[in-house]
Amino acid sequence: MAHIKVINPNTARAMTETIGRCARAVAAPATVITAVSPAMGPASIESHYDEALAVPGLLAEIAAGERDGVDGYVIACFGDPGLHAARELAAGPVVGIAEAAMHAATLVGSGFSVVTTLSRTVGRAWHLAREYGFGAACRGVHACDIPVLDLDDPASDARKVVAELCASALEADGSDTIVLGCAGMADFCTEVSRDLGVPVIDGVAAATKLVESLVALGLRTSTRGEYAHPLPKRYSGLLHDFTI
Ligand code: 2AL
Repeated sequence: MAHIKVINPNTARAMTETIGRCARAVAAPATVITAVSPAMGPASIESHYDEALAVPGLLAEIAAGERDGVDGYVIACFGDPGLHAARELAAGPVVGIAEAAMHAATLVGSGFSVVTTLSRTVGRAWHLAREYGFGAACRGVHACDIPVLDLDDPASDARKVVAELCASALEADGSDTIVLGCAGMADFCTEVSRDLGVPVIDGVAAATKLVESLVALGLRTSTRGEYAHPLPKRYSGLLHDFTI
């Protein structure tokens, strides 16, 4: 039985519940999914500043997961904040939803489009596509300009706007696969996929299944070199509790 901790690095509890539901929907019956938000951090992550300040809370959740014997982790924010630092702390695999979704997209299509939230997040998505080696497979990144916390507002037509943007992105980019660029879009996936008739990838589901597979394969993060445990040293001020 695998225990996977899915960390939504923002503090929006309703979004964490949706993320947990979407992870459980694809996990094997014997897999235990714990979905959490950190105790501290931004309400949503839509800038580099938000990302940087989401990382301490995320790392505290990884450290707590290690004490609890968690087998693997999903970082459920499309900027994959703190991914490499989390890998240094965790024994088991840590997978970000952007990297999981982009990997999955290149296995089922020849070129993908990313549909993200605010325009200011477009650069981050491109940066990650290139960092992960998918600079050529990523054909375009499109912003719906809906703030993260408005995605699940029942009064908003976010689902419709995102679906229409996915359709126009396929045309504009000549792509054949869609990557949803926010964890808050996780529960749009089935419907948008049915509407478009192409693979639509939610990174929360993709990362959950990837971590589950890696745990089943007995694979853990390498501790040789870059991902070795961080060196013990003093952390001061507000970061005192992060001292290793
Ligand atoms: C995200 C996400 O996945 N969670 C969050 O708070 N912001 N991504 C995004 N593109 O805005």
